Amino acid sequence: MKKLLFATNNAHKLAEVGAVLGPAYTLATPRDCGVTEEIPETQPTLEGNARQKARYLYERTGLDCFADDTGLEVAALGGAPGVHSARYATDGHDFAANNRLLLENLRGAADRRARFRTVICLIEGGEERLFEGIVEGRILDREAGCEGFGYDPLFVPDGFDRTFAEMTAEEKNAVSHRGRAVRRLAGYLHGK
Ligand code: ITT
Repeated sequence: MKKLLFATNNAHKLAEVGAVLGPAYTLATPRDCGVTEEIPETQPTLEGNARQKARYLYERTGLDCFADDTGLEVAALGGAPGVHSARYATDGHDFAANNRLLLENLRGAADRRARFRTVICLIEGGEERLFEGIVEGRILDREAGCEGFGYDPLFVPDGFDRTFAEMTAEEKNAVSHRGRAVRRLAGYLHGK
C-alpha cells in the first residue's frame, strides 16, 4: 500500500479522492504530519493555488504530496466565482451563503451553463506535475439534494437531471471534475 500526502483541510475532498484512488493508497493529511495551520492559497489561478498548496506542504515535510484546487466557472458570470469559489460570499467557507449569492447573481438568467474545474498538483522528489478534470453542466434556480458539499445542490452535470447533491458519492465521482483529475493522477502513478 502506498502512502500519499494530500494537502487539504476539506474532509469531503479527502473522502472523494480516497474513494477514487481505492485501497492501493492510504491518504495522509497535513494534520497527520504536524502541519496544523491553514495552508495559504493566494494565487490568481487554480493552477497557481494547487502548486502553492502542494509546494507549501512539501517544503514543510519533505514528503511527496499533492493538492487540489477547484473552482466553479459560470458562463453568464464571466467565469466567476472561479478561483474565488470558497470565498465568494464571505471570507470563510460558507457554503450556504455562497449558494444564495450564486442564485441571486443568476436570477432570471437564461444562460445557466457552468463547469467545475479541478487542478491537481503532484510533487514527487521536488518535481511538479499537473492533472486537470472538468465537468460541464448547469446551475439550477433552487437547491436540490443534501449529499456532497459546496455548490453540489445547485449543479446538474450534462446528461443528468439530478444535482451532484442528489447523487451517491460513486455517481458523483464517476463524472465529476475531481473524479476525472484523480483518475488521471492515478493513471500516472500506476504507470510508473
Ligand atoms: P482545501 O483548499 O483545504 O483543499 P477548499 O474547500 O478551500 O479545501 P478549494 O479551494 O479547492 O477547496 O475549493 C473552493 C470551493 O469550491 C470549495 O470551498 C467549495 O465551495 C467549492 N467546491 C470545490 N469542489 C467542489 C465540489 O466537488 N462540489 C461542490 N463544490 C465544490
